[in-house]
Amino acid sequence: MEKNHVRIPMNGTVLELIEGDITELEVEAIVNAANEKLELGSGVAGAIKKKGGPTIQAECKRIGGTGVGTAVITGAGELDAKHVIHAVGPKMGDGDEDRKLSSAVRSALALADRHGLKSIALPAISTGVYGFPVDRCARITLTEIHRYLQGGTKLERVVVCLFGDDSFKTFRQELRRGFR
Ligand code: AR6
Repeated sequence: MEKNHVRIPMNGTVLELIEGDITELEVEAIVNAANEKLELGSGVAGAIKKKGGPTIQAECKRIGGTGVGTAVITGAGELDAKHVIHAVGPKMGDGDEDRKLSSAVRSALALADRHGLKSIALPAISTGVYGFPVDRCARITLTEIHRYLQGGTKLERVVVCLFGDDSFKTFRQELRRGFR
């Protein structure tokens, strides 16, 4: 059992915050914090590449790429999850970052729904290599999930997986603040 874990019902779906490594979670799909070229680099992508084996990158290569704010789906190689959803967040400094991050989160959730998946885990997209502030990511990600869940979904479980105690606490604080 993870050290830091909160669970709250949200319009028929359960939203969870978990501190841990996203590649270890028991969910049908994990979200990769991807880039437009779908080249698996470091961070979340590095962990996926390492544990999932080479088939995920090979599938990404066949797809070729996807724009900022969009997402694509592949298999999950040797990971426990069935799918990896590659969502491209904004690079800090490129402009219009908040809207692009909302769009990346929404695209990942919608893609999971379109594939009939019941559970998905997302990382704090853009807050590593891409330099997006964690508190702003927490507000945008949780607001977008909340909004998405109001619209009707077959997803039963949406997990936000945070790397480290600081990120977890920032997201938990934002969750406690509620949604406007
Ligand atoms: N599980 C959960 N969260 C993680 C893990 C993990 N195993 N590893 C890192 N994080 P990042 P980005 C956190 O850099 O900023 C890559 O090279 C991390 O602490 O993975 O969107 C890609 O190929 C941070 O809070 O994604 C792209 O080129 C968050 O996940 C580019 O980086 C996101 O960090 C994408 O950058």
